[in-house]
Amino acid sequence: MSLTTHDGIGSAVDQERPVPARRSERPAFDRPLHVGTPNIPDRRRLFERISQALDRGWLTNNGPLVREFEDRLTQLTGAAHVLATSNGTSALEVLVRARGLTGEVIVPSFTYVATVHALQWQGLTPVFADIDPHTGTLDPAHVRRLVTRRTSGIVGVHLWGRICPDDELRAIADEHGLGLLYDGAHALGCELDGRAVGGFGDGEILSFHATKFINAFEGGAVLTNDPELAERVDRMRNFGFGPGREVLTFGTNAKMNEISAAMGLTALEHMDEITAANALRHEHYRAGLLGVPGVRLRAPGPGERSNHQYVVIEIDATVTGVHRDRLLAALHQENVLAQRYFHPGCHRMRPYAQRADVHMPLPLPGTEALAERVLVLPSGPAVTPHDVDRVCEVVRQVLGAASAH
Ligand code: T4K
Repeated sequence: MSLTTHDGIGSAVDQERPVPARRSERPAFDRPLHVGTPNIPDRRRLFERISQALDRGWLTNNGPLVREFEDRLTQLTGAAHVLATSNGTSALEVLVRARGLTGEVIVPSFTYVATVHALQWQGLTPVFADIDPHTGTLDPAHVRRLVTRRTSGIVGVHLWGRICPDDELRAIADEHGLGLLYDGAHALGCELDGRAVGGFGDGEILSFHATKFINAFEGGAVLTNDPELAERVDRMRNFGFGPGREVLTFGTNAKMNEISAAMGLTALEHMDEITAANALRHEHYRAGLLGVPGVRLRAPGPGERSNHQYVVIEIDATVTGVHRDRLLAALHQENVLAQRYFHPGCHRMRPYAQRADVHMPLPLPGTEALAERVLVLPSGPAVTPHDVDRVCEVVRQVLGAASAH
């Protein structure tokens, strides 16, 4: 029998194995376990900062907390310029515009839809490139084949904090005079061979959404070492105003507010311990899933330092006999709200799949393969080591693997 997901993308499995009956009518967890439960490390300090902002009567428009947040990020990442924004999507929209991208922009299909929407929303044409399924990041060989006269840029995604093959992408960009930008929404604190996110490409963006390990309720940032690009971003995020309130360019409102900055700053003060807790949780999952046939927990590659915020497993249904989607359904029954980050590839999403003018050179085998296999497991401070053990036991039970205990 061949297993088919709801999108009709088949995954050949010789023999579909029945999922064992649940042990109890009651779910394994009496509360939902989410991916990315927010870190809220020090409420007293947070409320203090919010209270000070309220006392100052200065709530947004480049306030002191936003400036402090930017300074802290500058120190942390080593980027010469950090410009905080209202969210990661607005950061990317402003960045691609400030970088002057036009026409076609090469981007992975395997990403959160915000990456691609940000391009489309700026009137750009996303050209979907495949990924290397091993790393999950852009495949430079495929990118190279997609460059046309209309291409103005490449936007890579540091997926789950894994840094893109920057040297190879830089070579393509330089050869063809293209902009090279990165969506680092997942990648604060990540490094490759001692180079930190914030220093790759012409510019990068971060997200501080509630579900990110460092959150600002909603928030984002543009990071760059290019002073002119930084100046354009700075103007564009604030209606195009330059010095003396003269409008020098088109612009939008992508400003971060003071309350978000209060949260972001407070979280940044605890970044090391949050990262350590993420790493410990990741390690716990690794131990709990060790030896389950057909299940692989993704780990950082050589020379990489990760923030470990996403716990990503791959299910090889040809080995487990249980497709990822059936495992997902079984987990949800137990209140384990794992996520298919990311499925389907953006090129299969209705607005992109239906657009004849979107250049779509199919197939994207690496994208299709990964989109059918990945599952992101619950994470964040609300997920205790005991919870992790039980999640792993549920996975083992559904897949018919022996218990770890
Ligand atoms: N680029 C990439 C590669 C991205 O992954 C993202 C965002 C962006 C760009 C854009 O950045 P932002 O503009 O968002 O700053 C969630 C996040 O909303 C989104 O920020 C994130 N990536 C994406 C990977 O995950 P959804 O659509 O899955 O959100 P939702 O509401 O289904 O929540 C996910 C889980 O988190 C649920 O189980 C509920 C839980 N949750 C959610 C919230 C809001 C909480 O436990 N607490 C909360 O406060 O996108």
